Amino acid sequence: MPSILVLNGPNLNLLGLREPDIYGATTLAEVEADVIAYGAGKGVNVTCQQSNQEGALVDAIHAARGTHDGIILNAGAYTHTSIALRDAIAGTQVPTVELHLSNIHARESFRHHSMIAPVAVGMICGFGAAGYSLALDAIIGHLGETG
Ligand code: CA2
Repeated sequence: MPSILVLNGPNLNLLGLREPDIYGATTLAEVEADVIAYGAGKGVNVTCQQSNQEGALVDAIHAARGTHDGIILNAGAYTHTSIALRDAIAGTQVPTVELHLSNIHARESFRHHSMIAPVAVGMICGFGAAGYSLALDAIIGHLGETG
């Protein structure tokens, strides 16, 4: 059974608890339960992790090599700053779909640039919590194409 890591970065543990106008009212626990159930329906094992620490996210990407077939990564604000996350994805070569709840291109200009985008398979943004299942379909489709 294919295995996918859903990795959420800084402050995403606050989902559903603050700023629902931007990030929605669904909690991270609900998002994770939904994507795990969606994966189960597709015959895919989904593991979820969240950290507020950049190094812990790097470690999780390293650990995914040989453990998971792909990663769905919402790197939060590290998206816009982290060469370390970009290097981890490039270095491990684990296929990664970049995900954002909000449409980062419709927000402040500092959110328009992603360090992750050049090393990701692709990006899904702007669809709120539904983006996680869209991203799962995307990584499944990608893995089907690439074997
Ligand atoms: O839209 C996204 O998913 C983001 O990755 C979310 C990040 C933001 O820095 C990125 O530019 C876009 C922020 C995550 C903060 O999440 C919160 C959730 C609820 C309340 C407060 C913060």
